[in-house]
Amino acid sequence: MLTIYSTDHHLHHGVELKDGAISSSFEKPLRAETVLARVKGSGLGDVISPKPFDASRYAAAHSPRYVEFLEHAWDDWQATGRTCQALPLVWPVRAMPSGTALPSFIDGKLGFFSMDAGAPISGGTWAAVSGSANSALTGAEVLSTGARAAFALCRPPGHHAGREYMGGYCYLNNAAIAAQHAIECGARRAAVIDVDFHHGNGTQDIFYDRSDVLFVSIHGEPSVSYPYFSGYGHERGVGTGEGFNLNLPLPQGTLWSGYEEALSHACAAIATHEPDVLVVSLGVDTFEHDPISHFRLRTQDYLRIGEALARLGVPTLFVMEGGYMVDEIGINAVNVLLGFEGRS
Ligand code: Q9C
Ligand code: ZN
Repeated sequence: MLTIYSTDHHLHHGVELKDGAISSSFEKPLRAETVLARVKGSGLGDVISPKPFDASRYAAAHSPRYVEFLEHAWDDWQATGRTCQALPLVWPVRAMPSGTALPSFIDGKLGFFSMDAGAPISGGTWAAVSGSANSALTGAEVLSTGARAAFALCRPPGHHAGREYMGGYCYLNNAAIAAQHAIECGARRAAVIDVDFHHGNGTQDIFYDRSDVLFVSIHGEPSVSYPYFSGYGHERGVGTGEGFNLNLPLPQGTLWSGYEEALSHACAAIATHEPDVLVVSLGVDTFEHDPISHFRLRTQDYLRIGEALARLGVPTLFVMEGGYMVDEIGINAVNVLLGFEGRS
């Protein structure tokens, strides 16, 4: 299968608040480089650069004012005389009276358009996130020309980014942007399956009221796992979207046996939906040695994930999400793709 990869991700390497101090983020350029090296080493197929797309493409999944904010946030931040990375430090929580009013000053906007302090903005962030989204969009177009599968090697990841917010290392929701593009290119129904350890709260948010895009996520139970405020099984969609959102939370320490059961449940729901296109939010932070997550999948289990997804028989776009055990992230991510292609 084709891999779509933009070198622009190198322009972004965020900071992270950890253990009471600012440190270099787990979400770093070496992650994508490791996956790319494995793609090349395994003979998966050619690697191409993304096509350019207009920012209005991103606003089909996000709100126009959010995309506008992201594009200009660094300039607005710099205009206040600061040279460090931009981080939000105040949020409109439930009890505040004016949480729906958009502030005009950049510090207020950062809080308004974010869920946490996990998505810092620097001078290269917009170029990196648009290159990442363009990779997913190019992948959707590769499928629409009749390909069985494609791999958008996206970095930064996207699944925590909602219609109007960033967070959790994510800015633009690459998987949602691709699924929406597939719908606009003629797919009648799409499904997104999210196998990252963390709940894909952003993708859920974007498609929560939609019956044409089914969202299914397997992730750590939100009572004990990030993002804590989204991902429970009772979140099933709203309005016409009711019944088209399926959360399958699993306990910390989950092994392949428990994961496999949830995966078959997820695949059965996808088969019932009969999608024309499947988007896979491919996080490999479910790995037993991931430094920030709590499942215990092993390297060979990723082959089985790919095989299960292939059995659905639907044109499939894989979109890279999380995975922070840098030594093994390439092997594990590409194992899903090799398993999908029956090469295991
Ligand atoms: N000590 C993705 O995998 N921080 N995002 C959790 C860890 C946020 C993960 C705290 C993790 C976000 C795309
Ligand atoms: Zn994750």
